[in-house]
Amino acid sequence: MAASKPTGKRAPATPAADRDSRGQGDELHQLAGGAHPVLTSNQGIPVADNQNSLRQGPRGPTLLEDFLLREKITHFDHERIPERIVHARGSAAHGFFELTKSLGKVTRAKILTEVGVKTPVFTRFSTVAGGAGSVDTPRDVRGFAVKFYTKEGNWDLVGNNIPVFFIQDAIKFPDLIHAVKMEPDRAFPQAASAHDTFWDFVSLMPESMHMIMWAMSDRTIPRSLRTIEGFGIHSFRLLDDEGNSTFVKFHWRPKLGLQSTIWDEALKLQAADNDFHRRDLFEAIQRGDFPEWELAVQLFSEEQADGFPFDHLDPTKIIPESLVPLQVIGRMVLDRWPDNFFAETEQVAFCPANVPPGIDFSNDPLLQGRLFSYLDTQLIRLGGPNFNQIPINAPKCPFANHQRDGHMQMQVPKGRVAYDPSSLQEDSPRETPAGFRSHASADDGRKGRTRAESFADHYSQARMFFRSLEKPEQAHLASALVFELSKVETEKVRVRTVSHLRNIDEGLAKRVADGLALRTLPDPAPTATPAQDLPAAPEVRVIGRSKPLLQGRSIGILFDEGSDARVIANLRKAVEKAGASVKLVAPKVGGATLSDGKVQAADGQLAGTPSVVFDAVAVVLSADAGKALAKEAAAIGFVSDAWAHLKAIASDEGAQALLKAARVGNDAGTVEAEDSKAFLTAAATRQWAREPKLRLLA
Ligand code: HDE
Repeated sequence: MAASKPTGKRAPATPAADRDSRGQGDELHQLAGGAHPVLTSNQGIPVADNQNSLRQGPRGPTLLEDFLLREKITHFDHERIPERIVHARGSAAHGFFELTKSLGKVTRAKILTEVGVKTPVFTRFSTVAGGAGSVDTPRDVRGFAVKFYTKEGNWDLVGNNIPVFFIQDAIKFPDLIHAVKMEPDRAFPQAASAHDTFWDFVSLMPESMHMIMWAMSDRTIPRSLRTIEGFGIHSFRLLDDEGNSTFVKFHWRPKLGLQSTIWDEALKLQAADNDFHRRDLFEAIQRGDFPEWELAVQLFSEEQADGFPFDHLDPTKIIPESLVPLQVIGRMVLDRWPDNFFAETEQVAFCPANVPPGIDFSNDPLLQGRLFSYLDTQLIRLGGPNFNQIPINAPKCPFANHQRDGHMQMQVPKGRVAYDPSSLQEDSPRETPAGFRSHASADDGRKGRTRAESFADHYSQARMFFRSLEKPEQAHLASALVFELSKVETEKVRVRTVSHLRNIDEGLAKRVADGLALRTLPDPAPTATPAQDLPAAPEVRVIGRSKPLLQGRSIGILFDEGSDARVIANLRKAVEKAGASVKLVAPKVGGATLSDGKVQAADGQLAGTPSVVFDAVAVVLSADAGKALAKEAAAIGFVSDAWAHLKAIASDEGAQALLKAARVGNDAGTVEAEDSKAFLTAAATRQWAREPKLRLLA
């Protein structure tokens, strides 16, 4: 809008600028189209002009009087709240939990005894180390936090995708997190454990070695949030009507099976799509392909626990399934994306202390510390004691007590009674015998900063984990250690880490030492308890943990001018029938004209849609397009990455020039695009047999 020239004269009583500004708003809204409700201030006052602030003359100063400007800017200035100190980057969804098997014999919790009842849940997945705006695919543990809105209050099962933890005592948590987060002087690296302070800390903390094995395994580079397992980690207690206690560990198992990426693929995913996991979860839910997990439990008595060759209160230990098998008791389905990221995913407040009657805590010292931390952090993060009234945090069952007032109080309690006991008001809430009761455990002992002898074995389960893996997984783990330690500048830290590996597996220590070009192996780190050889625990593997499955996977089909319409249509039909999704990729987003003369639009443009975002690819090209794309780096990269990342590749005659340029070989994973059946089989899994041919692993 052109401002009128300064004249030196006083502005007229109704300045022309006022009329102009109304005109501008009208124009903008005409351009935007649609019928819309009236825009108001937060006080409900209708706004006439949302494009211009109140000025003294069209080119004059802005007036403090402009309450609309001040309200809008002030709100904006306060839009950010502190991000979570850990698990800041997360994605969440609504859904339900349905119990399929009652645990009525061991607990009175309704959520675990009422078969068939669907309880609403809100589930948030997260990385640990990175900030809220960091990428989705670094090597990192994933948080797996579920809020069950039960009839008896909220139950938060705040777990991870790894069943053990780095430390045995909560007092070490701030040190661990300070060590893994970006270094305080230089403010990097973001969302990465591959740096000096992390490895310095863990190499001085032998209890972290079992977790280090899991953290360096393929589990920390998951393919999708839909394909991770979840674990409550600690032992909890289940209590029956009489207060008898049974210990329990909780496990989530993904219906689509456990699936991971290849390290090089994870790195390239960071470049291809910062939001890869968030987008994947969003798109799956939007297309009705609802992610699902089984909830399984391990139940055991105090007497059984006394016979374990480890202490189940030590969160650096798993209970092998051979010792206590899993029982599946229910399923969780995530079927609705949040309406608003901030209101729900950002403001949700999980707390392991939220348990309904019938569930109780064990003495795991890490859990005991967590029971304090979450409420405390939420007071600062959400700004006050009434965060439980935010819709995503409020129970969906009735709740009432005598807590009052405070910042952002949303309730308007009636009456004169805000205390208990009372007799003045009939509807004032009172305690019930059916309420929450703690287990009457007979703990006793001397006060002291002690650690149990039974927590002293730091290496046996680390060894069990490594030796239970399949060969390719062992190789990936060794390479991950070499990668991470090669980023560590301080040699003594590298050496110290290898000294721990010698207590875990001599072969692993040698591979890593060799990968780091350490001339001599350091002495093994001193141990309180030398490692024992335990029976293998096959459940820790990724490879072979689940059956090959095409359902839920994503297939990319590369096409261009003249591609065979029939082959593409057949492939698409077969893949979609098997429950996978298809995206068409072409050099131009507008697509190309296929062999049947019809224009086919692309879902993604080649340069911005590399094959790392797919689980398998098909390349369907005319001979001319094949030859042309054999000279295009993005096309060569599309195919050579699919090959290097052990993915199935279907191709037709015209694609061969491109496959040759990408140096694609022949194996069970390379099939003809005509043969959709063979492609369905090949695309349901990674081609592990291919790996030794194309990668020098540590
Ligand atoms: Fe957490 N953790 N944690 N943690 N944690 C938080 O709470 C903490 C631990 C886990 O999606 C914080 O609201 C301590 C183990 C998840 O919002 C904080 C200790 C496990 C999430 C906190 C642990 C977890 C958190 C930060 C050692 C797996 C994200 C923001 C005693 C069983 C939840 C917040 C979400 C978040 C403290 C260890 C899982 C600071 C002190 C072990 C999934 O309260």
